[in-house]
Amino acid sequence: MERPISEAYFQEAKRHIPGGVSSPVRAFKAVGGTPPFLVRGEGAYVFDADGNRYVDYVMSWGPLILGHAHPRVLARVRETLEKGLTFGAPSPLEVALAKKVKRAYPGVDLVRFVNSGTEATMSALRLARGYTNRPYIVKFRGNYHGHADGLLVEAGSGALTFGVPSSAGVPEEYAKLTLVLDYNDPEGLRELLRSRGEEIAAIIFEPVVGNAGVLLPTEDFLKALHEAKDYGVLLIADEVMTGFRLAFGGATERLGLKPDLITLGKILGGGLPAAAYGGRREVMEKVAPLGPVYQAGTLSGNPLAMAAGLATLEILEENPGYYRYLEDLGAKLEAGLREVLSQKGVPHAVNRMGSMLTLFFTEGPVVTFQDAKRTDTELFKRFFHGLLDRGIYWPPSNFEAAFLSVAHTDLEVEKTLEALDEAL
Ligand code: KE4
Repeated sequence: MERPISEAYFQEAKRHIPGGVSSPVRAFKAVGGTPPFLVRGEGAYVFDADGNRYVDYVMSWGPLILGHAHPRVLARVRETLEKGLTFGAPSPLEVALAKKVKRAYPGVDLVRFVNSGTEATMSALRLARGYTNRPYIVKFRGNYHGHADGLLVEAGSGALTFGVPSSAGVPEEYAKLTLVLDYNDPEGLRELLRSRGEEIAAIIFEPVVGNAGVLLPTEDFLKALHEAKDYGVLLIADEVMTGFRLAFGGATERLGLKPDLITLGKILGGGLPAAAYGGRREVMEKVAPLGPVYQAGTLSGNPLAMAAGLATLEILEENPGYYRYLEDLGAKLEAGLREVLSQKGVPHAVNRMGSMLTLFFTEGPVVTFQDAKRTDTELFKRFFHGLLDRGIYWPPSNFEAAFLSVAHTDLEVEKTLEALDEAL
C-alpha cells in the first residue's frame, strides 16, 4: 500500500511539531514507518490522505465506542455549536451530563468536568492528598494515568519502592512521593500498606489495564486494593479507558468495585475533549469553590464536549444490548486470532475484556507487566505493518489496547483474520 501524501505530510509536520505529532505514540516509533495522516472516519473505518481505507482498531484510543462520526452525535454537536462554542459559565448541558455519570456510577455523589484524562487523575490525586493530608501516592508498573509530573514515575531501586522520574523534567523530590508496585501483586501491596499505610493518601490503578497492553486484575489483587480502606487510604479507579467501555458503569459495575474516587475520559466526551473526576460527597466537597483543594479550567464542561458526551451516553443507555454485542464480537475476534496464530505455530496470548484486547507475541498467561514485556516486539512490528498494508489499522504499539466499536461487524473481523493469515 502506497502512502506518498502521508509521507510528504510527515516530513512537513516534523518541521513544525515535535516528532510531527500531537502525542508520541502516533509517531510510530515502536513500529517504524510513516503514520498515515487521517482525513476522515466513518463507522469502523478511517481514510488517509492517500485515499487508503482501514478497519480501525485504534478508534482514537478509546472514545469511539459508537464508531467514527456517529450521525446522532454529530447532529447533537452541530445543533449545539450553532448557539456558540463556549461561555465560561455554568450551562444546562453540564448538569445533564453529571446526572448521566451518576446514573452510571451510583457511588459518585459529585463530579467535576475537566478536559483530559491527565487533568482528571492529576486533580483526583491532589484532592486525595488534600482530603487525607498525607504525602504519598501509589501507582503500578505498566499503568498509565496521563502525564502529570507525579505519575511519570517508575519504580526506584530501593525495596521501599520510592519512585524515580520516568521522564526528564520531573524533579526527584516529586517522584519519590510516588510509590510504585507491581500490578497483580496483592502481597506486595499488603506489605506496603502494613508498613506505610498511614502515610499514603491514595492508590490509583487501572481496574482493567489497557496501557501495558490489556492485563486483567486477579480476584485477590482487587481484594487487596479494597483493603486500602483499613488504612484510611483512598482508592482511585482510573476509568478513563474502561469507563462506559466494559459496561455502562465501566469496570466499577462489571467487577463490583467500591472506589472512593473515579476518573473518566475518552467515551465521556464522545470524541471531544472532556474528562472528569468524581466520588463520594465527603471527599468531593473539598474541591474549590466548596473546599480548599483548588482545580480550575477555562474550557472545562464546554458545551460542545458536553453535547457529544451526552449524545454518546444517551445512545449507550438506550442500547444496553450493545455491551452484549461487543462481548460477542470481541470473543469472535479473540477466537479467530488464536486459531490463525495456532495454525501458524506462533507463540501468542490474547488478553481481553469486552471490546478491549491485546495480542501478545509470547506464550501466556500474561498476568503481570513483566509477563507482557516478554512479547516479541520485532514480530509485533512485522505483524503491525503486515496488517496496515492490508487495510487493518491495529494500535502501533504492543503495549496498547485494540478497541472494537458497535460499528464493527463480523465482516471487519473476517477481513482482519484474512489479513493476519496472509501477513503471517
Ligand atoms: P489523556 O490525558 O490522554 O486524555 O488521558 C490520560 C489517560 C489516563 N488514564 C488512562 C487509563 C489512560 O489510558 C489515559 C490515556 N490513554 C492513552 C492510550 N494509551 C492515550 C493515547 C495517547 O497518549 O496518545
